[in-house]
Amino acid sequence: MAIFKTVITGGILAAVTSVAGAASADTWRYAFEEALDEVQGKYAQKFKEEVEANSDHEVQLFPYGTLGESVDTMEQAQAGILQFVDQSPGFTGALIPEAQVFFVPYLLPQDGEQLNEFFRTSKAINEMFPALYAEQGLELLRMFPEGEVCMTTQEPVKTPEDLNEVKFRVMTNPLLVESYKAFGATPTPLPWGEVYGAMQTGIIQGQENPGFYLESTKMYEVTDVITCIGHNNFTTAVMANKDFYDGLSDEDKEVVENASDAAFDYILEYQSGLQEKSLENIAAAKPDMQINILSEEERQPFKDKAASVEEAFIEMTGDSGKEILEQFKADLEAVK
Ligand code: 6CS
Repeated sequence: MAIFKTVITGGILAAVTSVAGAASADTWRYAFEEALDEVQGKYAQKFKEEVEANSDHEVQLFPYGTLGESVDTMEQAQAGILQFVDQSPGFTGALIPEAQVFFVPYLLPQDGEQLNEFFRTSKAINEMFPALYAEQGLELLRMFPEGEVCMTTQEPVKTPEDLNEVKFRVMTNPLLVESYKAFGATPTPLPWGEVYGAMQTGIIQGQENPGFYLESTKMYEVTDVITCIGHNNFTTAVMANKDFYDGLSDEDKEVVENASDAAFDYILEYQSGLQEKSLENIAAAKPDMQINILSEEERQPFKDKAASVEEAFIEMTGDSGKEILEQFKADLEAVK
């Protein structure tokens, strides 16, 4: 009987130790919205490498398409099926309306160093957004930029009038709809998986994305003109399921934080010169692709539309959005 009791107690203890996770080697699942060799995939690979070098845990990566669209992987992360997820604010707008602040045109600086410093130091990003993500069961780990967003269309765009009647795909985000309405287009929100086909069949005639993505997804095969008006830089966010994160030991939390820091530094470095290189590669792949970088003067009519989009953002998000926007602007001022 005594032996039996000892065996039982030992078994329970072993189970408790394993639940607490102190010494167990776990597999953590991490999904993102892009391919392994695209920016989000590079970040995820670096994160995995760091976690695995500094703990016994394994990180299993799920690139775009393996578990559905962005909205599906977000649901899986909230449900705890995934431990980590990368979802861009372009898709998070419906869940966290304040995340749409990234779509007020001409808010983010074009200068790469200023932009990186902003993501590194911004109070809005690093102190205010985590509380909003936490309300949705998510631990916000990092936000980072993915490159200047340019439009691809069938016809040249030199003025907002040129976007008149153009059905323009945007990510599923009400403020992006407002933005492209203000620019004069007919915005059409679609998940990523439908974009190439919709462009090919003429359901839409334009879309926007950063240079590396225009190249890797071969958007130049289904459009003839790239136009850069400097209105935005693509932002993305990596987060963990909050219950999972809160349940980690202090040691494992540190592993996750350090891996996030290392991946953040790595991805900023990785992107140095990437936009220019991608546009060059597109020009080489399709020599008759028109690539128009609009001048300051040509950009002005687009810039003039930004104020109305900012108003729409405040209308959509109320005091909470206004606070974020004000902090955002103060943070931007601080890095100038
Ligand atoms: O436009 C989109 O939907 C996609 N763009 C990028 C740069 N990453 C993922 C996202 O799904």
